[in-house]
Amino acid sequence: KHGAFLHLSRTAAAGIRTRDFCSNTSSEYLHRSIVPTFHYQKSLPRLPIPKLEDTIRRYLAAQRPLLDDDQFRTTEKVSHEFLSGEGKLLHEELVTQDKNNKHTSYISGPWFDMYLSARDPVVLNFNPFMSFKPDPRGEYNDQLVRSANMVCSAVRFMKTLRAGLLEPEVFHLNPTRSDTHTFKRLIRWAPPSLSWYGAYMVNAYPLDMSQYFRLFNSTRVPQQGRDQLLTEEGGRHLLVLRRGNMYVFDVLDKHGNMVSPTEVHAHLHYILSDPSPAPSFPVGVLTSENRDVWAGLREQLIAAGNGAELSVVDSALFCLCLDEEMMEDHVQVSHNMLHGDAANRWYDKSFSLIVTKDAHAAINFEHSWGDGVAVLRLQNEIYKDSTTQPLVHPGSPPGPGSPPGVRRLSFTLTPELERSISRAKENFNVCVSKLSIDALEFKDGGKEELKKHQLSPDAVAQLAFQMAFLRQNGHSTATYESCSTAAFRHGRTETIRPASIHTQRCAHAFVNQPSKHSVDQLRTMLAQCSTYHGRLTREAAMGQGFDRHLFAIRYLCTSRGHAPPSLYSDPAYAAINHNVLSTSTLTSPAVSLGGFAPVVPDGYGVGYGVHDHWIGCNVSSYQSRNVHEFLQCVNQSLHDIFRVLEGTPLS
Ligand code: BUJ
Repeated sequence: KHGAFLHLSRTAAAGIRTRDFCSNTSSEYLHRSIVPTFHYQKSLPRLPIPKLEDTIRRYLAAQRPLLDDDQFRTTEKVSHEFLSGEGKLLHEELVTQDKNNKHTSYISGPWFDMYLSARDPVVLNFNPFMSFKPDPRGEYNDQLVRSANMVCSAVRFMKTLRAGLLEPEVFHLNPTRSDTHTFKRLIRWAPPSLSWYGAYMVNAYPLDMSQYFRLFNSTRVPQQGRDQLLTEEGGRHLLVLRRGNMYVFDVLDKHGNMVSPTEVHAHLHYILSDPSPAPSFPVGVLTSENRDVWAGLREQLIAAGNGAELSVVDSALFCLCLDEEMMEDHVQVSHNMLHGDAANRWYDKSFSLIVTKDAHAAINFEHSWGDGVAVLRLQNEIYKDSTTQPLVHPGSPPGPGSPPGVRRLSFTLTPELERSISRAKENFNVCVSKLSIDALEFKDGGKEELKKHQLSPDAVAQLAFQMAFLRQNGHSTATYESCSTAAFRHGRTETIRPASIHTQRCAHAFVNQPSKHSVDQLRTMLAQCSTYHGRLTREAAMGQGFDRHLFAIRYLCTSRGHAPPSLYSDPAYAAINHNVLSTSTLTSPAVSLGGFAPVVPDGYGVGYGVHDHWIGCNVSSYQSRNVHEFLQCVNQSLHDIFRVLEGTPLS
């Protein structure tokens, strides 16, 4: 039953459900959970290492639709050799190592390493964004009012988390039993070493919260070869960027109490009215560089006397980017929130809250320290708090401008550093100019309709991507769907492989032979795709995929200085890991849009959400692909699927 929780969408819904707390608008806390925040952490189950036979079986099943018969025979052969030879030994070593490290998961270390040793720039290659819905009360959608409220809510979240008063993140399968005052009053007395079992008895699945401490006061620091994550909980200030200028002011006093909302309001008002010109060499641009290049330039910055300023940036609670631009449409919002212009960003901060001139807001986050579940919880809480208990109002006087409270950071730049900033900006502009983003809102059906036909909404969305890719390109391709494994201690993500022999057969029927199949035949194929995708999803959520296991085995092998087994040099292994379709989904009452760039030069980055009566997709691509055409194909595919469900044959 675990598996059912899996999608971020459902965790999001759980996260935002009304909670039991003593509401107190003047308090520094969002709420006071009866159950301590980390009550379940100690007893979370461990992420299982799948059996090697299962991994190979799943791997081959995922390879089947991507290979011709000859290629598949080769892949089968190397996989079976792996299973009975080197792979078996490495797997056993992995299991032993895991038994000796019960405090964590087998994937945690290798996954941090994967992110932190990647040398590509974080912007476009790793950082995603999720944008907020507008405040339902129009007058609060003002850049100053909204950013003041969101900053206060984020600080309240941080205070609640650090006080252990933040409600633990739990996926409730039967909320009427587990998401109740009675249950919480009972479970709080269970010893933390047993509490997970208590939740499990009522069909509730507590999620890992080990990433949460990195939400605040955290940054990724560039270093040669491998970056470092830094968290300095003592930092009391907020970093604010506007027109490429960088400012800081305290949001906590020296006792750790939140400063008054009026003060936050006044400081932001002061920054928004600061007439200082945009700097010719904005230092934030450097965070868009290749990581080794940036590491070298950071050393130069320190040598030029900027060490203290950099520490201030690194230890800030988080980064607020106040943008000058007005947003015209979804596409502009996506570009602005995913990458912006680099001058008004510090991409290395654990997260940045971006608020545009016309009060569109989003979170852009650095990915190495954590995953969507933690960031979405923060986003849900900020949205709920800032829209239902705002502390600053449209008419509120901002108070006097407050120069002593706000400090503009000043960097000393050598001519070489200036040249490097200009070069970084040019590189950035070249990359960004190649990125296209387009969005689709399919309005002729959604989750409700699909559930009536007993189809999994996510399976249908994924099938539509498979059909669309086939329609556009004439073949199947390696596809990645992100799935959280936060139900386990130090879990991160597992890959669902949505391209299967079932989707291949079904897509072929819909796209290439529509008139050859009856409605009943097509419906049967849809049902098979849905059942199979449901199984893959449940398995991935329970840590029973194949991607992380094979990844960890190779990691273990190379970290011992050995050459990886031949399975890893099979071209089919490289091909299935060249994820042309990289996808991620969520639905949340706080989120309107989200997205990320493709993970390979010839790929698509597909963010999507299946809502009650509509389906939204936000897709990015570089120049070798046509994102607009792809979305037209997705639209056609969804249209065909819903027609078949209505009972109309495809002609
Ligand atoms: O899989 C992983 O380990 C992490 C993944 C990596 N990748 C993005 C490459 C798949 N990270 C995530 O999945 C986090 C992604 C956060 C953004 C999610 C976007 C969801 C979009 C929803 C709304 C789209 C609606 C469009 C409406 C027009």
